[in-house]
Amino acid sequence: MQIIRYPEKDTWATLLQRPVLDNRQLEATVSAILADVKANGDAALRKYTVQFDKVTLTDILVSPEEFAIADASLDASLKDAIRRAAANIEAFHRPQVEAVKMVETMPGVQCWRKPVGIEKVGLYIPGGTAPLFSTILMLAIPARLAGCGRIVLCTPPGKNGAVHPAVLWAAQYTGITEVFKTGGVQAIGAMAYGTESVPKVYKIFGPGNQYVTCAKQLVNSAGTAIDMPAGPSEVAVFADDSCVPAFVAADLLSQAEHGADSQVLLVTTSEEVLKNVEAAVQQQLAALPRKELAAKALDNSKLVLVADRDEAMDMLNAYAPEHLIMACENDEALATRVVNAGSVFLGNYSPESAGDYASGTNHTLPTNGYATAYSGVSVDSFVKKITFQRLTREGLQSLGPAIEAMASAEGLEAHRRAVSIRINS
Ligand code: HSO
Ligand code: ZN
Repeated sequence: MQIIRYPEKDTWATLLQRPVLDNRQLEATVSAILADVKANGDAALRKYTVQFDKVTLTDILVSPEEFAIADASLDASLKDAIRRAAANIEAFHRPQVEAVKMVETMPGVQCWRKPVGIEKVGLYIPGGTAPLFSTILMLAIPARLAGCGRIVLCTPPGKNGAVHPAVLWAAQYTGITEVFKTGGVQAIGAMAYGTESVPKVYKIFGPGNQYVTCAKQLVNSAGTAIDMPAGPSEVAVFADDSCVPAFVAADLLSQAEHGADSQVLLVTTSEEVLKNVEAAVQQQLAALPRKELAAKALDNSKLVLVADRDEAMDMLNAYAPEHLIMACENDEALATRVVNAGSVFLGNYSPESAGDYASGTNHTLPTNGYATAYSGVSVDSFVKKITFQRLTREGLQSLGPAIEAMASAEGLEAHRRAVSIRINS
């Protein structure tokens, strides 16, 4: 990890820069696969599953028997853990379901807005080095609460041709019955265009590697909605002398183990904390099963010493982290000044892992500085809000002159007449 002491403000932008990925090479590969899926449907999915996952599929759709095998093989204590997490996630997301509120803007003019679930949504769950079944809870629970009609899930099969049992169990537990054994770019293409097996959806959610992210961007520019622009996962920690350096180190490592491209940042007002966290990171890293990945992520990561809390806050808001942990005195007072962050964890006993799995908040969050303008996934991500209105004759009578005046001033005579014809009838 790089240690930087008291950086001048004009160096912050460079200091806080995320590693830039050159996507151009990748885009050609991704476009070719997408085009193939669009043209050849299931045949293309099967071909890429042989090529990338080394599996020859019979059915792309997971069968009821496969769900039953997963149910029988999954540990009872893991099922309990998933149930606990799901209950908290549901409890946190349920109040996000908005009630329809009628507003009478003036007598005889009634307007209201109704959230309507997106009819068809697709969830992508990567395979790879860690099966992120927790992400199913984070996506399927709000999707259900939003009232989405059809929720499908795509995930690559393992080398044995089966989907990880925890993925299937979490899917079934959250009410998803349509799980397709297809991963990577081809899965994104399948959900964007539809194939013989996989239905076309209107919005695609979920994490993935650079190829998946690029595929989501490409289908997005061609008209399929996506959850958000994604980049590698990241955490920033603000710690002062009240922190426990070993806890802070553990949090930095929990994010670093996601992948070699993850980024972690410590901002502190204390030289002591800086030294102790750095030592604790080295010590804890040595004992981690994923130490190689984590060590690579730490190469991109920084420990920064700043003059005071004000400067720390300015720097963290400039960075706009996906996760922000505040292990400091008066954390709530300082947290009122957070303007750019995906999700904030306060105090010494709120590790990011709590939000990653089970406290209730969503872990699908804006990365790569997008926290300046985007929120994490919530029930809102799965609904459209449709506005309605009804004007009575009297309502139009009183509002009409304003509409007529504005329409005339914009030179849109037909607009004006649509009001006048009624007022004068
Ligand atoms: N930290 C990840 C979410 C996750 N962690 C899933 C473990 N499993 C991105 O926010
Ligand atoms: Zn995580």
